[in-house]
Amino acid sequence: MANSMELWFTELQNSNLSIGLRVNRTLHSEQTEFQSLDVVETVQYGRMLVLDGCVMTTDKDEFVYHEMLAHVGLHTHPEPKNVLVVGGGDGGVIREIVKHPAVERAVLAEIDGRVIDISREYFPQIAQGLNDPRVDVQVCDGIKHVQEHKGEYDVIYVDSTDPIGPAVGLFAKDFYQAVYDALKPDGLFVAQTESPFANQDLIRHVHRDVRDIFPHTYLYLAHIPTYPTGMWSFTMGSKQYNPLEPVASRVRDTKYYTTEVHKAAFALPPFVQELVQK
Ligand code: AG3
Repeated sequence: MANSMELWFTELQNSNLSIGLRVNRTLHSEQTEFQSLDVVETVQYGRMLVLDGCVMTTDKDEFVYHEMLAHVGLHTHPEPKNVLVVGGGDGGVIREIVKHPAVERAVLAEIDGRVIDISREYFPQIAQGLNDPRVDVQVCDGIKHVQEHKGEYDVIYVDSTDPIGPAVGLFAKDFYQAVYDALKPDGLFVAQTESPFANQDLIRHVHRDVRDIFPHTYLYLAHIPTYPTGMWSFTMGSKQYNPLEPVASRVRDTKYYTTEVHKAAFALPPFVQELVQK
């Protein structure tokens, strides 16, 4: 018998599938007003942020998600000055956004202030961008914020949890309409839209809804080892600019994003293409 106990974190992705990571120790656990929040130290991926039992981000692979959410949109818009992130309280997307010199103001609208506090405490390298003087951190309902700021933003990001619990409204058609209205006449938005293996109906319905509202709708992919199935999708709705013609890279210190990766991310395997066909 082993003389030390092995601790494992398991995310049950559905009733037939889970991902497990061996854990050294639990660093923090609480029930916030909105969700359960845990920070654990894993052996393979470093510290990991968990909300309602779902992996949100880890020290080792967070760069993929945060770079691919932030930089594809910001390299599609020629002059992004005013940017909004709905959700994303860990600060990872904001950290990538403030790498762009054109950005004058980045608002974070996160409903759960505890996610921000805990990220600052346990994930300082992810949360660091929140201290940039251009960043305005607001603990508020992102849906309300979007409804109350018409025609204001160049780029809006939706960095949500899965479409259950506090995030349900962020996958709804009337929210996408409010996002459209909160954008300037040449604005665009990008939302994280889950796995093409695990969430096909969701991707289909999001794409259909966004296409009803925005003149241009796109899906792109990235590889995120700690998310369900490892293959992840992002949906972009754009009023004018075409992400297949990105501007030259404005950022240097990235580990996943390059102009080539940006373009390649829009190449969809047929089984994914089928999800977004008219
Ligand atoms: N937001 C998307 C996480 C979705 C992961 N889903 C899951 N593990 N079931 C991540 C927030 C990072 N800023």
